[in-house]
Amino acid sequence: MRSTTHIAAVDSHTEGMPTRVVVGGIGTIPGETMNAKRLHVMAHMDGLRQFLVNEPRGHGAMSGAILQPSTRPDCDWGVVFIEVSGCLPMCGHGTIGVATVLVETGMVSVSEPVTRIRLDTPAGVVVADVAVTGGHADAVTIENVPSFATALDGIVDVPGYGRIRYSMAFGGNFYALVHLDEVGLPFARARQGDVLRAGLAIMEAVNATARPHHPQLGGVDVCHHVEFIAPGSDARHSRHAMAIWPGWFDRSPCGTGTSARMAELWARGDLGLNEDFVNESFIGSRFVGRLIARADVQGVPAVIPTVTGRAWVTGTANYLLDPTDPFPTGFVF
Ligand code: PYC
Repeated sequence: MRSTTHIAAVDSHTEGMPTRVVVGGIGTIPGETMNAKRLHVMAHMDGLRQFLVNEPRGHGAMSGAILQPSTRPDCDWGVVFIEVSGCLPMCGHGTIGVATVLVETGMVSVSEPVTRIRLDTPAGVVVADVAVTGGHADAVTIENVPSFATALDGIVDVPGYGRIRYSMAFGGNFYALVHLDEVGLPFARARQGDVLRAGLAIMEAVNATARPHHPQLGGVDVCHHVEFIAPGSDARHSRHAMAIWPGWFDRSPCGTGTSARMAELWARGDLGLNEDFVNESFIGSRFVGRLIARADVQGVPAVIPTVTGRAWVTGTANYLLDPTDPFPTGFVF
C-alpha cells in the first residue's frame, strides 16, 4: 500500500443524511476566522473536498465536516462544512453529526444528561446541546445563527416553468421556498427527477435575476437550495423536498432549511416564538424546530432558531490516495 494522502474520519448520518467528520490528516487550514478558512478551502483546497465527497470515496449526495481548532476563545471546536455542492457557511444536519461524533468519540468532555458544545462555524457560533445517556448521544439541539427572510411572495420567470412564486430566506444558507403546486408536481419520490429539474431551473433564474446577498458574511451570495413545500404543509408541520445544486436531495429535513422556513413563517406572522415546528424530509425523517429569540442582522429583523434531531455513527475510516490512482479528486457521475 502506498499513499500520498491519509485522512481519518468518523462517518455518521443525521436522520438519513451522511456527515463524514474529518478528525485528522488535514492540519490547520489557513485563515483568521472560520469563514476565512472556508474561503481558503474553496480557493486553494477544493481538490481535498472533492477527494472526500466525490465518488468513489463518496457519492452524489455526500456531505462532510472538517474539524479545526476554534479561531475563537469561546468555542470548543471549529468546523468547515464540505459537500458535493461546495463549502457551506453552515449545515444543520452536519452540526448534529459533528456534535454526536465529538461526544461518542470523547473528543469533548462529556457530561450527562446534557453536554453543551460551542462550535465556531463559518456562519457564526452555533451551540449544540447533546442529550447523553450512558455515553450515547441520543439527540442534539442546535441553536443556529440569526435567520431572516429577504423576500416574501416574489415572482421569478423560470424558462420552461413560467412565473413562479417564491420566498427567499437565510437559515445558514439561502433558500428559495417554493410550494410544489407552483411547478405542478406531486410530492412523490417517483418524480424526483422532475422535481430536481424544476429546482435547478429555479436556482438558475433566481441567481440570474435576484441573487441573494448576506449583509455580514463574505462570500455568501448564492441560492443553491430550493425547498419545495408539499401540499398540506402548514406553520406547525411541513413536508418538503430539498433540491440542492448541482443535482441531489437532502435526505435529512435540512437544519438550515428548517431555520430558513421558520424565519419565513415568522416574517409572515404565522409562527411565533417558542412554538414547535415539525419539518419532514423527502424520506420522511423529522427535525423539530423552534424560534427562541428575536435578533437583528444589520437592520434586517431576524430570529434565532433551534433545531433538534438525531445522528448515528456509522463507521470509522482512513481515506488514502495511491499516487497511481487515476481519479485523485474523484468524479461526479
Ligand atoms: O442540514 O443544513 C442542513 C443541510 C444543508 C445541506 C444539506 N443539509
